[in-house]
Amino acid sequence: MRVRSEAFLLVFAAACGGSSPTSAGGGNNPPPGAPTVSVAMSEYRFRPDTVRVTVGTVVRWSNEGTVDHTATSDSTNGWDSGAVAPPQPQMTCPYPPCDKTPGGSFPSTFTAAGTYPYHCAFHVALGMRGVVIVTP
Ligand SMILES: [Cu+2]
Repeated sequence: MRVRSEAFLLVFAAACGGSSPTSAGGGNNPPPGAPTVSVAMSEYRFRPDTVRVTVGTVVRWSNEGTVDHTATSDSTNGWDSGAVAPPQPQMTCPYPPCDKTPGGSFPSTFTAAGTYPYHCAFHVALGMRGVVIVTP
């Protein structure tokens, strides 16, 4: 059982200056029954790093690693998962920030065709990048 850290989450969210969670190409309220594609986040890559979906598909990023990751659109008005914590509590915090949110996943619904490159805000320097290709 993990310990939730809402207080830290609030501090962290404030420190980030507020990013828009929804936008063109990404939405945060997946409709029930929508086709879903899963992408795993780990150290330090997305698996698969390229997904091809059709309009209306939900892409769900899940942290399967041991430190926080994000799925953040390269576009300034794109989706941003914020920190998604790993599935297990961390014994140490080798690459801060760590464990600011409950472990889990982040869904985004892609409602327009296009190519949507994204990255992990914490590990982009390590080449942690991906792309969602949406076709009609
Ligand atoms: Cu990362």
